[in-house]
Amino acid sequence: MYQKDTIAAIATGMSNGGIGIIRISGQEALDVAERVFYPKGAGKSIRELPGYSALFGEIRDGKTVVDEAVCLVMLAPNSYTTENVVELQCHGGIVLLQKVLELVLRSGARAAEPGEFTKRAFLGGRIDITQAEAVMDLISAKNELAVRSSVGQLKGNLSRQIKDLRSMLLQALAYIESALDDPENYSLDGYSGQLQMQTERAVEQIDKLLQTAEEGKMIREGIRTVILGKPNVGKSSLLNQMLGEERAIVTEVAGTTRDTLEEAATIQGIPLTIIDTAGIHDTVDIVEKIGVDKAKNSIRNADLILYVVDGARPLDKDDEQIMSLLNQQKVIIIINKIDQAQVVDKLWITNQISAPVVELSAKTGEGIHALKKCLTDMFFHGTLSVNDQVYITNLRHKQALTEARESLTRVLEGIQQKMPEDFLTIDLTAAYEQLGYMLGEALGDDLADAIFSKFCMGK
Ligand SMILES: Nc1nc2c(ncn2[C@@H]2O[C@H](COP(=O)(O)OP(=O)(O)OP(=O)(O)O)[C@@H](O)[C@H]2O)c(=O)[nH]1
Ligand SMILES: [Mg+2]
Repeated sequence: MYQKDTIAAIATGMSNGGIGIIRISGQEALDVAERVFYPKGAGKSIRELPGYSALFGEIRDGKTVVDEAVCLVMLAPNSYTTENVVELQCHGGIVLLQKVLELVLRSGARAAEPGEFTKRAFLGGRIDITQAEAVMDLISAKNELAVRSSVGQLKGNLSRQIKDLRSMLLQALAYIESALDDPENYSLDGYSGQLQMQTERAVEQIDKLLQTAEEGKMIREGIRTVILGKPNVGKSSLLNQMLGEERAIVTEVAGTTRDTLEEAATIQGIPLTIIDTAGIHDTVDIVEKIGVDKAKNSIRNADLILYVVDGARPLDKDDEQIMSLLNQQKVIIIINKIDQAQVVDKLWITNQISAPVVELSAKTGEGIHALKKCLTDMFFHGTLSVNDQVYITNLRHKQALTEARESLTRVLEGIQQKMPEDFLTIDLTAAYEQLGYMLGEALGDDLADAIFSKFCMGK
């Protein structure tokens, strides 16, 4: 189970930097460090340091000086892992760091598994599993919003809500048990009405959290936005306009874009992954055909489709074909080229698909702000306040919440059917446990291993 041996890893990124850190954690962290680190100045020893202090010195392999380093000591339980931790801050070259790590491993430490430091923080009780997962999200965050949402979770915002829900369930359970044990002092008369109210409120709260799951995914990964349309309508121009740079090739030749092209962008704080595609039409050209198939396939994983039509050209059967592909996704219809004389029949399009229409010019940039506004209205209900809002960004959390919700629904059904209270406690307990599972209680070893192994080395 809980390995008490001493572990070590390179804690900084795998690129050359100004400094690089070797982190050592475990009961023997100080012993291991003493075998490789020699403080400068007579009579100094890292063993005599109070926690959170440092010494300057040399890393030595026998008599050979490997590097100069600062040795930072954090004593249990006040450290990242809750164990004794020593960080050797060396110069940042990768080869050098690997050499120091190798030396540390030869001196009594074991190479840490990915995520093992954070796992120890969890096993040491310093953080719960939602916070550990937040660390992981933070490391892999691709945008500012994802960072802020993970920091919120790291601070315990999600855990707090789950703990509140659980404490309500626990009180209900305790009351029912007391009443069953001691009917003279606790009465269950009229209690089911109160329980029903509380359970309904809990379901409501869980629903609110679950509703954030979709937004949570988009915060993490960016809204997958696919630009779709016939050849030459201005898809690549729109991508460039949204990115503010000439990323994709734009020419007057139909069929310029042959492959899909993916770029990350942030529009008014909303992270997007924008995918430009080949113009969809009937073609016999094999290269083009592959591009068209790719474009069609990209619809499947899209959170949003920007369906672009050329306002200066009448619609045709290719447009009909494209529209027939759009039935499930969120769509914004974009009428492009408004700087030219307009012939397109807007009403006809909105009769085919119900979606907001934005008119713009991808060439001049006119109308782009309307598209941005449309985006913010469509997602995140027009506002984005990640700071205080808790988002469910994790599939495991979503599953646990869904299960807890199901159990609570059964409690409500039981109340409706006037089941005796001790029956209700079965599902109340189940909901309590499912929510506990979110916080990492009763987490099987396998699951803990699976969660932590997704971490990177040194964390
Ligand atoms: N006047 C005008 N021309 C535009 C506008 N947007 C794009 N164009 C022009 O239309 C032509 C095609 O633009 P692209 O952005 O390459 O179109 P596309 O949809 O990516 O085309 P394919 O990659 O071939 O499918 C280019 O000559 C653009 O300069 C616009 O808003 N107004
Ligand atoms: Mg193009």
